[in-house]
Amino acid sequence: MIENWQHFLLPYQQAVNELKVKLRGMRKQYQDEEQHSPIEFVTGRVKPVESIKEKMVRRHVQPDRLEQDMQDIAGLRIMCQFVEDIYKVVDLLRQRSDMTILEERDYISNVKPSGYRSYHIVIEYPVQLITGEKRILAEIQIRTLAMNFWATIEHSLNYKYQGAFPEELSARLQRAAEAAFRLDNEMSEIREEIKEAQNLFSYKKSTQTAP
Ligand code: 0O2
Repeated sequence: MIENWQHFLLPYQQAVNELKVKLRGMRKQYQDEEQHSPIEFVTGRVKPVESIKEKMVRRHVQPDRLEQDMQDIAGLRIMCQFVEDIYKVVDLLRQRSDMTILEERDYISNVKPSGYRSYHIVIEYPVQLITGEKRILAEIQIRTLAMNFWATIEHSLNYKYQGAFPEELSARLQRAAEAAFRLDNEMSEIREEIKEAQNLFSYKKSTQTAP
C-alpha cells in the first residue's frame, strides 16, 4: 500500500499547478492578440485519496502499478465555447514540446452510453523535483460549456445513485444530453456572429479601461 499519500501526490500537485498556469497562459495570449480564445477557462485537481483507492479496487490496480495504470490522478479540464474550439485546443496541445501525448479518447464522435461527451487526452509530463525529473501521467478533458454543465450535473447525481439511476431520471438525463448536443450545434451555426460580437465587446471594454 502507499504509505505516505501526501508525499506520493506531491509531484501530481506540482504538475496540476504548472499545467493550469500554462493553459491559462494560452488564453491570455489570445486575449493579448485580441483574438477569440478557444479556451474559455481551465480547472485542475489532484484526485482525492479516497477516489484513488475506490478506483484501485474497481479497476484491480496494484499499488506498485498505480503510477502507470491510473492516468487521471492529475486532472485538468479545459472548457471551450464551441465544439470547433475543442479540436483547435487538441491541435495546440499536439504541437507542444513540454508534454507528450500518449492517448486520445474522442467521446464527442463516440458518445458514451450515458450521454457523456468530452475529448480526453492522456499526457506524460515531466516535473522537476529536488531529486531530479519525474515523468507523470495527467489527463486533460476538453469540453464545451454545455458538455461541462451536463457532466457536472450527471456526476453529482451519479455520486448519489452510484450509477443506478431511477428510470425516469435516466430518461431525463438522456434528454438533457441531447439538449446540450443541440445547444452546441446551434452555437456552432452562429459562431462567427458571436465571435464578432465578443471582439467588439472586448474592444469596447479595453478602450474604456485604458488610462
Ligand atoms: P472524477 O475525478 O470524479 O471525474 P472510467 O474511470 O472507468 O469511467 P477511464 O478509462 O479511466 O474510465 O477514463 P475515461 O473514460 O477516459 O475518463 C474517466 C473520467 O471521465 C471520469 O473520471 C469522469 O471525469 C469522466 N467521465 C467519463 N464518463 C463519464 C460519464 O458518463 N459521466 C460523467 N459525468 N463523467 C464521465 P472519474 O474517475 O469519474 O473521476
